[in-house]
Amino acid sequence: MSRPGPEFHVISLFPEMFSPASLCGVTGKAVEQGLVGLTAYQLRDFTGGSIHPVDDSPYGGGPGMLMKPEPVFAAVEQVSSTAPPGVSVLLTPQGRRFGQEAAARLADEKRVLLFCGRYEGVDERIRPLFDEELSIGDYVLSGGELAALVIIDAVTRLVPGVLGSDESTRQESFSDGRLEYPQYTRPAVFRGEAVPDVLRSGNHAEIERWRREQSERRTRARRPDLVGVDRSAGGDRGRGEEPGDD
Ligand code: 4GS
Repeated sequence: MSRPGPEFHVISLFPEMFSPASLCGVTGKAVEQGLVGLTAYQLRDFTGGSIHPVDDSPYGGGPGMLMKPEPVFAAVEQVSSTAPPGVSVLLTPQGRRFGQEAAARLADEKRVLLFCGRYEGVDERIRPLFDEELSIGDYVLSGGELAALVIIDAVTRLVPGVLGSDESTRQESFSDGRLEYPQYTRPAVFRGEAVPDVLRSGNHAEIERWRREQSERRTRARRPDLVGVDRSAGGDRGRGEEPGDD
């Protein structure tokens, strides 16, 4: 039987950056248990010799260097040529914003190829090689590796069997597009701050109601962009506060 989660295949100039993901924490355990696969390839191994560079200066001038197309094509084509088929992703600030829905979608793939750029950018002719382009946010990283690690982490924890059932159930509460309610553990009073009485009341219906309210209030205050968006419909109807909200 095949593994429950994807094989991640990462192409990078710094493949050693992916060792910690294979060794530590949730992703490390998932790799160890064979729930996901993680293989990182050195892009330079696809240049056909150490004298062949992976970067060059842009036509028309301008600052910085670009990734040359030849090694990227060689690497992506060779890595993609082995089964199973899947999706190939270029990490770039120009891509669609990576979020929980994309994570869930990638968790259903048999294979996810992630290409990590370095330098100021890539030769434009590299783009058609990929099924999609993803960005983890509106900032410029020095390489795509941290973006790939973010994606590997967010996807892996959605693979069945990776998290305990408690955590998996909680996971669903972010998937519905709301922020988490405030949480507390012992002690009941810390530096004069008491845990809300309702949480110690033992009244589970009340606790449930309080948490839902807190979650709504916190989402409206901190992430108004999430409130009122019907994610299942995929539109932005109803954005903003509803009449009668406090
Ligand atoms: C991102 C990002 C990124 C862009 C890679 C400049 C090196 C760098 N990748 N989400 N060249 N944000 N990539 O900043 O994915």
